[in-house]
Amino acid sequence: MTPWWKKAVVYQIYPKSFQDSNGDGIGDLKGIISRLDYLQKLGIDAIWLSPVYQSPGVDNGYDISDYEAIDPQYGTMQDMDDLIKEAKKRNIRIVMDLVVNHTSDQNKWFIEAKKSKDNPYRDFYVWRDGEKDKVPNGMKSAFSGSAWQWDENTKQYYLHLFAKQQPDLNWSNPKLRQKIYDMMNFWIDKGIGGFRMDVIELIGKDPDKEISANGPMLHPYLQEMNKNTFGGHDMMTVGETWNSTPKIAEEYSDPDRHELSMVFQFENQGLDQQPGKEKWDLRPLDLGELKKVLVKWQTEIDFDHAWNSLFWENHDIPRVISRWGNDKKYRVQSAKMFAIVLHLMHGTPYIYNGEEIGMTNYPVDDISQVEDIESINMYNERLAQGYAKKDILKSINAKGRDNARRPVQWNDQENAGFSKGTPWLKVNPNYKEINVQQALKDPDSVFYTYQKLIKLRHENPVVVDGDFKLVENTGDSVLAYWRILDGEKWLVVANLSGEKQEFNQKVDINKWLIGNYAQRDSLENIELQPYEAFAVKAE
Ligand code: TEU
Ligand code: CA
Repeated sequence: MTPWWKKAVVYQIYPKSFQDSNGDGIGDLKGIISRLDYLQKLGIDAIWLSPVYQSPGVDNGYDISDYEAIDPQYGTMQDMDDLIKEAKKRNIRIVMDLVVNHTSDQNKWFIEAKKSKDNPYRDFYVWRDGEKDKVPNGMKSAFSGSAWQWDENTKQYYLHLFAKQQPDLNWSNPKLRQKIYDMMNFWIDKGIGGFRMDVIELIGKDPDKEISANGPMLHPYLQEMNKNTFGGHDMMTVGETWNSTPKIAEEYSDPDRHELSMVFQFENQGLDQQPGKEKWDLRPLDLGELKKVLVKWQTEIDFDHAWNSLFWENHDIPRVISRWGNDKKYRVQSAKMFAIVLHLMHGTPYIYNGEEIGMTNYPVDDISQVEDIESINMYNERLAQGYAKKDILKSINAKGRDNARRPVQWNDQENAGFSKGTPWLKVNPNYKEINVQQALKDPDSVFYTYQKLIKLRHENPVVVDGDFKLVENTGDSVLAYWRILDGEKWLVVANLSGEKQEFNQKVDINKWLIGNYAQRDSLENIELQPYEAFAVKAE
């Protein structure tokens, strides 16, 4: 039987920015509960909830100080139980973020570990000898600088692949692994729908060989985790893996291997950065390359023995219409195009909060307006290296993580209806035009395209299980593909560009399924409008 998560559409909520219920300017669990009817109307099956656990908030909750407590800024454990229950009533499952590559430095395990070399928790983390100004090796933190931090008290270094307040856990310690499994079972017993696993590809690391992603012990640990936790349950699991190839993605998701349901892969993320450099080193996107990567992940995975996810946005990457579409002249058209082209592909689609109404990036003009630790650390590092402020800010405005973290725009009232207080991060001033209330009123809004795409998936097995077949020779700017199942044939056509494009295909149209411009009767020698996208069922 097809598992539920193959037919599902998942909606990611970034709790801090979703809906504030008590006027402190910070989104919270009660706020999420108040918006469940809206999400039910959209039609989603599951919510991936970014972390709401107790945390000092250095990395907005990806630094966890207590895995079995809710951070007071988000509410209480009762609120969490209510959210699970209220969501379930609406046939929505709650998928928790599992951040187990590292903890916060305020976690009781780390506070203990730091006390002495023979503390029972010492080996929960990764410690190495060294001298005060000589780090053990060249491993780098994703948030700038060395991944090694000197601890003056015990005269050793600890590893942190992210901020120094996010010490890496030592997965080679079986006691630590058991603690993690116990914690996962605590959440499973609450009736959650699954886990999204933060940077899970790093847990099998071999620091002495400077191996972080895809280390030798990664898959054995995941198999052990599966067996000890979610294995026997009807749950979905998705691993965040920045360094997957289609082959590696199959290793994670082949049901016979008993690891995960699917992964997130990020191959398209490098397409607008200079090769071999950092994400901040910009270059224009080549649509032909984007198309190639999309097709690669549709055709090089054997969906009979593996599975994959589909997404444009999350809390770490910019709004797609600002990045690769046109968020001004063609905001609505390009938003619908990205939705149509992705949601009719093979895999499980994810929508990031606000994407369904076409929210856009919002630029800053000074570093004081930036909240994200990754951007701030990079700013300081590059300033010290002699970069010009305006160039660093340009990178932050193009790629910084605050772009997607702006409060969700609910209506045209104060603070976009997000909060009655001062939002923790400034609302994008375009909320007067772009907001949920407006979108719900307008039958042509981006919202209704997403709603319809979800419905098409739920009602048509060809969207879930159909084979993917590329239409060849359409040029770099046009992506067209067939989905085929048991004689049913759907054709999806998308103009990825803001210029008109020619397209020619002889098809007898049996049914017009969805589109972002006027319906067409023939696809022979047609001129596609900027960002035009549609799907038809063939005779
Ligand atoms: O992201 C992992 C990760 O690799 C990102 O930090 C990435 O380097 C960067 O954002 C790309 O621009 C996950 C979470 O999604 C992120 O929010 C956390 O900050 C990070 O792990 C650490 O937990
Ligand atoms: Ca609040």
